[in-house]
Amino acid sequence: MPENWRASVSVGGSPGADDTVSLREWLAINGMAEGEESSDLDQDGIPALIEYATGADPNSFNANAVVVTLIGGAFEFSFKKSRAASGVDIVLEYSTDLNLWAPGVPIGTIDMGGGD
Ligand SMILES: [Ca+2]
Repeated sequence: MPENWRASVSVGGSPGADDTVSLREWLAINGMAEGEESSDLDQDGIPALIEYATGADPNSFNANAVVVTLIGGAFEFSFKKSRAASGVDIVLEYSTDLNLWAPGVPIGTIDMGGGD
């Protein structure tokens, strides 16, 4: 059924198979255990959970997994959304005091393709 379709990790898709990689599987593949989602093994400032969501390698320094740019008084966030992490929703939040956080209001989103 079409509502069950989603973008595949592989070019040409993966009919009849699920190519989703759960967070638990991804942590194990990358030498981490559950509970280490906040770890930063490669010390690039990007926690493991964000690297999972963006398809970045948690064992390879990549400070550009999320790029934040201030344009005309608004922040622009650029990142890939991993197709393998299909159970993850990326929600941007903001805070004025780093204690209370609220969802940001997106002006728009642009799908640039190329997610892994
Ligand atoms: Ca990292």
